Amino acid sequence: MSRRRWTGSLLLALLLALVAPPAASASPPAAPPPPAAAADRAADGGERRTGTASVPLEDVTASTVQVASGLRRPTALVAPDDGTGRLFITEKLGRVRVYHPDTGLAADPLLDIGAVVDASDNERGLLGIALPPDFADSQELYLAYTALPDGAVTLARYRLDGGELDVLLSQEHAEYSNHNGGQLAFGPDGHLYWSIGDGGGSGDPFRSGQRLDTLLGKILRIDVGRSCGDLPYCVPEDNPFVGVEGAREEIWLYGLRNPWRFSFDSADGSLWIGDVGQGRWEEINHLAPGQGGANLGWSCYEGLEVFEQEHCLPDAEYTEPVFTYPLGTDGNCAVIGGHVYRGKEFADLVGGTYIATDYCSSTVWALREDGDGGYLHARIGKTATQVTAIGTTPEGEFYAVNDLPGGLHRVVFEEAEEPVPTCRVDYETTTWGTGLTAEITITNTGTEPVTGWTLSFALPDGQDIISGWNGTFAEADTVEVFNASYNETIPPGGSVTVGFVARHTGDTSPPEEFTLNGDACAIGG
Ligand SMILES: [Ca+2]
Repeated sequence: MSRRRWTGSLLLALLLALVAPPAASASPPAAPPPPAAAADRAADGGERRTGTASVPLEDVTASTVQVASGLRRPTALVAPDDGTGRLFITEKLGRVRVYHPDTGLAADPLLDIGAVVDASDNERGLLGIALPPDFADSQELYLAYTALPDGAVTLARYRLDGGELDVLLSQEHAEYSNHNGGQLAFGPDGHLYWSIGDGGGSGDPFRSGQRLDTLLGKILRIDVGRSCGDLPYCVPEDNPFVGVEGAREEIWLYGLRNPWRFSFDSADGSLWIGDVGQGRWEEINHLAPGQGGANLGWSCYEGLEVFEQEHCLPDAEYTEPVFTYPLGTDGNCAVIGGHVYRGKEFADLVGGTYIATDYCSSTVWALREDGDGGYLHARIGKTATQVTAIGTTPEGEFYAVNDLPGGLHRVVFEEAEEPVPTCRVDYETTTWGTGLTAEITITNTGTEPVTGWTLSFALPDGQDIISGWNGTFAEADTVEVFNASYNETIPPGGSVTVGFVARHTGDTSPPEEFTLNGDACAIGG
């Protein structure tokens, strides 16, 4: 049984454990160590940059505009900062494709490492790509993939000018094919960060998340510009677990389940992570620069809830996500972490705003720091279906790729327009003593007939309807008037008049607003 819902085919469940989660009774009620509060985290991390957008989140709408098709199960995208205007897009089977806005998607791949990639099952393949800051000179790519013959998650460097693939680091991952992580990104410190999932299966069977002796369930930080001893890379001296007995020194963050996508805010260097949940909560984490060593909870916690008490460490300090949303509602299945928008084109709308989506529901989530240690969040639209990654150009504009049917899309934002009313209400009253009569004329100002209607409005305090005509009146907190059989249809340009008699206690003013079938009507003069 799968707890996840699928839209369309089951072809790719990129990030998910397709097996039943543990019974709900698996978590005993005893309280775990308290998570670190978000406010503490901000204080530890020093000053946070606030957004530059001037438009409230609720007034922003996001959407995607397809610019290319023909990708085969794209997984990630990056843009070289070399003045060429290109995008590099990875495909699950092991190819890197090139897109340019003027010439479209090139037929020939930039490279194809399919011969060494294990692309079996839903979640294995070429999963991530990063370009070093000196890419224009070095022509080096860094790739994360699951390798033949046994699915080991692997980091390799490829030199475009030399055609060599050098494996730098590998982590055994043979037992389950899911939860490979796969995001690569260079941090503001010039080091390479790499996310690896918890080893897969369901419920963290290896307890990888809370262990420091494995690279599973982690985000790593290594210096790939140098080599140290037998290693083709170096562990930065300020990594949090350097010198800690039994710990892998490459670890930067732990307690992750499947951190499929993370990114650095180019303005403040903070780290945003979308960690895919088990059966209840998708989560987004936000870490200040230098916050290495943080324990993000899994598999003691899923989101803000205890997932498995037995997996909790004594005396651990858990870092809470800054945003969670539930699975099993609204078609959600897997968070796709995005980026903080730092481009120019939509700066007024989403400057400084973190944008993410969900693989199945395609909901665009927007998060903004509220300046008081908390976060504002809103759903601000939909992407194309089955987005696997959002990437940015060097100028900070967003693109997204979607798994099926394999498109490249621009992510665009606009200020939501006030909907144009398609109805008008004219309201006339005659008053006397403690009574009033009201006539309400509803005009269809739209272009389609309205068939079957309900008019809703709230009467001022002290007004109570005694009787009505030309409709069925129901009065509670609001008044609802349902059509009669003989005035069920209002044609375009047509009108219907209803009326009522009410008593009042002095206030005979009209209702402030009217809705027809839930949509606000204009009010006549
Ligand atoms: Ca967590």
